[in-house]
Amino acid sequence: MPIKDALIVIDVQNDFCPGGALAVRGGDEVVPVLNRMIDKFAAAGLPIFATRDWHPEKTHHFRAYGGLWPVHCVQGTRGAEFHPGLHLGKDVVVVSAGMLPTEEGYSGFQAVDESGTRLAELLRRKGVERIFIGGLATDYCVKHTVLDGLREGFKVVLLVDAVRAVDLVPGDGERAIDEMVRAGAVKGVSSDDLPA
Ligand code: VGL
Repeated sequence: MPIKDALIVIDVQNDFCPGGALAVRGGDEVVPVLNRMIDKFAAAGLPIFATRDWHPEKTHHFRAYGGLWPVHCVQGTRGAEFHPGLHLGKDVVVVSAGMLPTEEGYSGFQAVDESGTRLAELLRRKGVERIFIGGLATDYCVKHTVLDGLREGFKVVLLVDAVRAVDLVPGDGERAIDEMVRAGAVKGVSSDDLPA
């Protein structure tokens, strides 16, 4: 039996794209790359998940309440919407993270679907063994999701042409990629053929 794959698109939301409240340089450049992957996974009938940062107005995650970040991705706002160019068809399951005022919510593995089911459980129910990950941002949500995915026992392919970094300190993105690879992630690019 071939290994069962899933795609996880991390936080491709307006606030992380140019013009957004916490814009990641080149954040919108991941959209066409991830769309090709979404189309490929959908055509193959493989599961696709999109995580979103989905914060309350007041959270320890925001600078005004003791956190690191400007206000971003507040539930129901335009900044929290997915980038309008992202191919979010009926095949894509949305999972939300960072909903508690005490939670940073960096990892997609903290995210839950509409019924409150966590990502790891959703993946296991579908028999997924390997996850392909791309999105925003390399040095935060992508990194935490990759490391948690490995801890949860999944094989992880990091789509290096489909991520961009916040780079609060220059080089954070590259260091995050090194850390993910050291932990066991494999680097892939979106043009690679999916295994049959
Ligand atoms: C993220 C910084 C703050 C991310 C979320 O999605 O990577 N980064 N909150």
